[in-house]
Amino acid sequence: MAKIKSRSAFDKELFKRSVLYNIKTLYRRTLEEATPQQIYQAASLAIKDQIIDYWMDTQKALEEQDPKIVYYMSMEFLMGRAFGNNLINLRAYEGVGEVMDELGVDLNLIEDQEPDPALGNGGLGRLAACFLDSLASLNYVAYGCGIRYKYGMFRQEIHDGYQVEKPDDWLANGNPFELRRQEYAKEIKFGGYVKMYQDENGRTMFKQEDYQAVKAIPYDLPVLGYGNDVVDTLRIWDAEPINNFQLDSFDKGDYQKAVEQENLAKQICEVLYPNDNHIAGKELRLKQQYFFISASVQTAVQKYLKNHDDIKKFYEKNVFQLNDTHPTVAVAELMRVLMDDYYLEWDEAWDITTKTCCYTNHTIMAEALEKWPQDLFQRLLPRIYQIVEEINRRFNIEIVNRYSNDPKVSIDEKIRKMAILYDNQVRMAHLAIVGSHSVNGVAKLHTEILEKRELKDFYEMMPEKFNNKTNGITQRRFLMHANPLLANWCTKKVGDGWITDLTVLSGLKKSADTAKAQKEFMAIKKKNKERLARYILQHNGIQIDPDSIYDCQVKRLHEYKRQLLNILHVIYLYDKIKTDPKFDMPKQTFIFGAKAAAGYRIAKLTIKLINSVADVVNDDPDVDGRIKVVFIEDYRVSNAELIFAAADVSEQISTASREASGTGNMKMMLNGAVTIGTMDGANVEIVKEVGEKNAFIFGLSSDEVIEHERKNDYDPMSIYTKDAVIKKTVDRLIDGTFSKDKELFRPLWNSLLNTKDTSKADTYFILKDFHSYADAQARVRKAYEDKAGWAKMAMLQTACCGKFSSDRTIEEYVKDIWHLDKIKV
Ligand code: 26Q
Repeated sequence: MAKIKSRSAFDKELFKRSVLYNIKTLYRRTLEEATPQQIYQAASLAIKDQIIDYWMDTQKALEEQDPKIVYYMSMEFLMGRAFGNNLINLRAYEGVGEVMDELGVDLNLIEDQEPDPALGNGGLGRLAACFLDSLASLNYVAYGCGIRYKYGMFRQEIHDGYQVEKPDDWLANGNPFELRRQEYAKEIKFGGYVKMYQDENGRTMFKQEDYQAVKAIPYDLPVLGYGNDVVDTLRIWDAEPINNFQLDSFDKGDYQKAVEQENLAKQICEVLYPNDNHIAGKELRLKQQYFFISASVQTAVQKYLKNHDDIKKFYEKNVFQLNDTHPTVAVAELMRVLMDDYYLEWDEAWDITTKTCCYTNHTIMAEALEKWPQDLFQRLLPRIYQIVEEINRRFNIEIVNRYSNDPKVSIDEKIRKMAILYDNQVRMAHLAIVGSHSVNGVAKLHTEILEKRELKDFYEMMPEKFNNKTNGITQRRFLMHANPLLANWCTKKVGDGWITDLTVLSGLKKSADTAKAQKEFMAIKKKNKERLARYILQHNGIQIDPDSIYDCQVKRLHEYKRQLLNILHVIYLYDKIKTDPKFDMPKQTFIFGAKAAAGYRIAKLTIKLINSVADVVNDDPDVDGRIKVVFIEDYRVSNAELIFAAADVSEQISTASREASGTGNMKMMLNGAVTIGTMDGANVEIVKEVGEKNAFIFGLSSDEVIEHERKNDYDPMSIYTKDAVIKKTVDRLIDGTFSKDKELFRPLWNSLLNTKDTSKADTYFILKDFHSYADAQARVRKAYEDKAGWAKMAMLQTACCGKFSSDRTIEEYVKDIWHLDKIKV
């Protein structure tokens, strides 16, 4: 494929003048007088100036070339900082660095002025951000549709070892890259009732009456493609009151309503729900969902009709990708718009809707399956509820038709398992599957589990909808920006083709055996380890040794991700050091970073445990620096980049079958970290790419986990009583070693051994996998002692991760599901 290159090189002089001019007009200051924050603002506006031209050109190309468009609908976009990333994709990073040098300004310091836009929890939100980067870089037109939360993911502080949540006021200094698009505001209606009437043609019409409305205002953020002048759009919606209510309104009903509407508008976009893989069935969350979906769907239809006259062909030019079930009301909202606003019949509208919508599943965790109480749903969205009822009625008929001649099948059973409305609940996953023409999982294993178990009945009935799209990550942020030393080295070795085609890195394989390349690779790793050590010294006050093994587990805190297994193993090593004078090990630093959902007790206590273990182990003279434990406060995209670049060992130790894919695993692999992990999610595919001997795999397989659950035959208590090592290690939680209050960590001990309800003991198989994990860790330590062997293994991680670029993932979505056309700007 011919590469489409940027038309213009970055103009350094223009940029410099523009920065100085902005500082003057914005702040009435000279460069010398300006604060780093002011320089950041001024530089961002200078960059935005350039971006706007490309943005307008992309719009023009869109109108002329009329390609098919994808709308990526997501409650979360975890974009991370924009400034540095925009420079990278404009191919202006070096140029701006030089200008800053000339001005005597440190570019890193300027980048650090930007708050991390954290409009997402973790994997699902970050995936959306990587996808936008790839879509723009591959010359596709895409709109990310989401919410402009006033407060994003909370800022985490650690007080006395405990997580404390602080508001993330990311807009405090404004956002220099955003554009408020008041002229595209939409009205969103909640509540009231549906009036039915006949229009002049005798057609039955539906009208929502006595509702509360809010105004949705879009803010556009540019999403730059890499070096191709394409600028896509992330459109996030804010809510405002419809009419600033008038205090002279003395009608009691009006006054009441005006106050309520104003409050509704204030609440909707206030804050991101900080839950990951867990549903908080809150009414406000459903309001958020309908709010941004209604605004986005109305926009998409109106935009299409500006340049096309046949609404029935809407799906030929538009596709909606639903990022998990959170945006699923889009199915019913599109039906509503097509029928109520554009007068289509049910069958026509349904044909368009199912051809437009596609659904991605990101989890099999039961507690993450989205269900809404029917009465709440109906009260809040009366017209949408009617439509869902009708979709459900027709789907149930389909089930009857399909299975009524099959004597082996109980229809009641099928309806119980598959209906959209059942038990007074609205099951969003079922609505998403029925309303879409594509249902995909996010890694091979995950998709297989969906087909064989979780969504088995749907797969049987509509196998053609199901497909896999293994996740990926963008190398522009997670290698180029996160690790410039390694990025430059790769370019020196294999050329810069990897920036837009990650498989080019396979050219490194032939260097993996040469001593010179090994030395260079490990010298870069060392530099990155020193960079992280400085960050940790500055933020944690802990001195870590850049020559130690950096063993990193950074991800949301969740029982299924098993941070508890990791820290139990640290406790086990600590015991060994204390009791076995002959035990020797290379220095190892265990680095954790994780936020726990604010109401997740066990997760928060795990954070406290990690910090308590750190306090005891780090200061124990017997340990003599062989083990260090570090908990990095406020894990987020910006410090993640430092960690990925510095990691030697990548901890991917979820209970097999639970992690749908994982993407941190790919980011660490890209930066040369070796995986210690279970055969779960995308780890399976990582091992396949890099080879079994270059990964440290342990633990139950997903089939074994699922089989134990089916038979209900797992008994952690018998392991505990029979296995002295495990007993000793687990009892450390309650013997006062890590807290004066021996009962403090009892809930963690109980989660492993629940003596009251044994069916709830160790549901994540930590004790079962413990020895296998400790063995794998011993193999890691042994492998690390062989310097050349380790260097080769590390280099092969980078060389073999071509498959895990989100560019590959996006091209698969395009080929199998979206069928987009490339544009040329
Ligand atoms: C739902 C309702 C109410 C409040 C919160 C939520 C909610 C929010 C976020 C439910 C789930 C999430 C996030 C899920 C998530 O991040 N899943 C991860 O998706 C990644 C991208 O596909 C995968 O790599 C991870 O394996 C998966 O855990």
